[in-house]
Amino acid sequence: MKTTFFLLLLGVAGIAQAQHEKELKLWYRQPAGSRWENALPVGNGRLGAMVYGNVELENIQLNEHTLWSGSPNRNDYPEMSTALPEARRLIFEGKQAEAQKFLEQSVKFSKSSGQLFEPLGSLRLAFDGQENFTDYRRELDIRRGVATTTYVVDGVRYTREVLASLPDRVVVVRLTASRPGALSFRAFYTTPEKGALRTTNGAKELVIGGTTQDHETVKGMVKYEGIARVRAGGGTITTTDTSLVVSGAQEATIYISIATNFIDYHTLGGDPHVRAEGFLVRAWPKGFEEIRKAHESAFRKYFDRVELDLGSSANDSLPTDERLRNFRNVNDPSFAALYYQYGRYLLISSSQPGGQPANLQGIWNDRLFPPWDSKYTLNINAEMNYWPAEKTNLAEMHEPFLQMVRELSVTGQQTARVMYGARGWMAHHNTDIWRSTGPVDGVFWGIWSDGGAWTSQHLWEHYLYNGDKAYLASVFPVMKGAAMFYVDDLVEDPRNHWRVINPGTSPENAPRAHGGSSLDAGTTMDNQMVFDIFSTVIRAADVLHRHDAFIDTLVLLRDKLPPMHIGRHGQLQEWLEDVDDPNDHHRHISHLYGLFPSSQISPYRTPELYAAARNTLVQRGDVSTGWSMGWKVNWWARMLDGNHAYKLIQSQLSPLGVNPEGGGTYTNLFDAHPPFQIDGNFGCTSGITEMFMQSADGALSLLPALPDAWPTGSIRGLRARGGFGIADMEWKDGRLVKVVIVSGLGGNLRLRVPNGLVVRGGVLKTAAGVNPNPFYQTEKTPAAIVSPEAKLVGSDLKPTMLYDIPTKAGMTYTFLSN
Ligand code: FUC
Repeated sequence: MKTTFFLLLLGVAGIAQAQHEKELKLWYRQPAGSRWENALPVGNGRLGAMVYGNVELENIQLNEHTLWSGSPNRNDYPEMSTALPEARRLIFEGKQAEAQKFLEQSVKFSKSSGQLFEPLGSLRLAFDGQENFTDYRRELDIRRGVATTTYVVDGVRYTREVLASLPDRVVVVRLTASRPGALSFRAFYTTPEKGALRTTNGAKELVIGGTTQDHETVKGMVKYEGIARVRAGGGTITTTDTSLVVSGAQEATIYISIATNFIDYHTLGGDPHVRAEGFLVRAWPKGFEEIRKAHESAFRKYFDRVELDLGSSANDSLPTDERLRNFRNVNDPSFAALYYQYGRYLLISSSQPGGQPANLQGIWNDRLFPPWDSKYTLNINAEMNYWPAEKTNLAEMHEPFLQMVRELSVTGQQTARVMYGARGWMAHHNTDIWRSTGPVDGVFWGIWSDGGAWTSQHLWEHYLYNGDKAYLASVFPVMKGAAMFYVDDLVEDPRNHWRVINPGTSPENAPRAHGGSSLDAGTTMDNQMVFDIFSTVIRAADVLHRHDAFIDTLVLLRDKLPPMHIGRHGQLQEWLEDVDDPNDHHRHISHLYGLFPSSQISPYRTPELYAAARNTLVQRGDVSTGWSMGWKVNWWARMLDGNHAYKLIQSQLSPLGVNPEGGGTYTNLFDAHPPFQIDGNFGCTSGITEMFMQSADGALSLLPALPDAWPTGSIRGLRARGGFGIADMEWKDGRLVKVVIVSGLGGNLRLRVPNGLVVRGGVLKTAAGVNPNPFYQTEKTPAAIVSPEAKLVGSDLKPTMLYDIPTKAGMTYTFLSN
């Protein structure tokens, strides 16, 4: 009896384990074929690889994070400073179209519009006589960071495993056959890189090397080298001039190391050969198992911090492409959980401390001329990549982005000075590995000056989560420099005497009333951005006791910024004038920056603006490009409308083509603008987190936007501002039943929850007044100016309980439903 019970238990545990494993894998019954967006990504922040799982001719497409076109360069236009007064005059007179034409003629964008993130090429593995394979499966285990392909030919099972080792800095490919002598293949490189040299050497290494391309007047000077070495078990290795041939083996391990001469954004001069060889020599003595184990434990150290369980369904056992096809029509909660965790997987894989930040495609690109150069678009995309970092417990992955902001604060000083005659630093709407800060793509898109304000918010947010004052002191000059730019750049609007950015834009959108021009003065996003950077610096100065006359200036100027406006369609105005079109479905809804990621618009503190933001969201519609839908998940979560957020997730998690004129998701679950942009993946992961937990509006709010589709579930390991860790949170039938919170920094824990909670050994105190926790301070949003024609319907907020719990650093607090 005992034994049976034990076995039964084991069986159940086994099933639970299998379930868990299944949920955290992308898997397919067919190879990727020729489509890159079918292949599966692995990465270690320095190296990225796309694994096709093609049987006869395997393709392992390779990237290295510093392999970019060009070389250190600048793209400022000093002509701007001369043209500014006239452009400003025209805009203030309501002649936006003339202003745009005038600037187009005065400031000709002829320099780099940003350089290209380039691919190294592909390692190809050719297998003869494998046309007829059976029992095929390929998968990506996102918990371990390993891609596996397996199939049977002539009764022999072949298996390939590919990983990009986090600790060992190499891509490793492991090939095995179930019968001795059955493994034979030829390995060689292919590449779109022009002038790349491919050779083999006496050490039986496959080498590819070259220099990246010139682009838009900038000379290509990044030298790169990729080296592959094979160890074969039970066979022979021979070489031709450009390939390695493995014959009659049973197993083989390929070590791939890639490096460049890139040192930092203004220095080249490293030796790519010495570097690549260095990584290889260190990894080579280690066998595959040793490398795999070390990689998996390094990967899981990050990945396992968050667990999400939304329940299971019959769909769990289906291949990923079928689940994607079905998702919008069926209830497949664990697919949403898989997609959620995939966002975390992609961040760990594409953004590691010391490396480059995740670019528009993370670290995965096979094209010499990728969409938008695969660089950093600062008017939404690059920031969106990092929205999940802190709250999904991947703060280390935020580091490359924070480092980029520090670097932009150096390069952006010259741009501020020569283009705007301003102190401090600024960045326009794009940057690249050279940290360019000049305008690109033409006046319509390029004249946007919020790059410094927006990216600097990330520096502050990092502090709000970790409370590290030494860190804050180290980034304070960067944030201050970002604010200083606006102090000098703001001009007085002659009509209302507000201080505004002119010329500014609301990214990439233009009201019909402005005759096709995107330029304007005092756009809502610009005002919100300046409000935030001023507030952040004022607050940081307070924390660091750095109050001085400059801070007084910020306080004075902040009061002169235009308040938000609510227009005649009940909308949050995008521009100072009431010119919004309620039928405009533009993908950018930049003025809702104030709702998310900022918290200037709140259901509890600014009900009118909140109602207007809702109208704007409804007017703009749901289906859009991938990243736009990702942003909308966050907005609807902030709207406390879980069902609408879920609807967006359904649209985003639809195969490409389902949403007419909209984005969706590729077979490998990469987000589709289209084309592939990784921002949508990260945006959606952030949005799903915001459905479970928010911590920006004066309280730690749990289950603020739970959709009906996920009535029961649990999430472990999220992080909130003020150093709170949500070690565990469980809900059942829409009710919060258990919460375990670890207080990292102590202080008041103000909890907003959908139902009453009790704590062992005490009664919870209902919250009153302002939250005394310094990490939960909110700024007072100036009252909106409301059009007399606006019909605002107040929002019916679901009742919540608000508690105050004093906490001590390092202590754990458990709450149960009452
Ligand atoms: C902005 C967006 C586009 C695209 C590009 C990378 O220009 O408007 O949709 O995401 O960035």
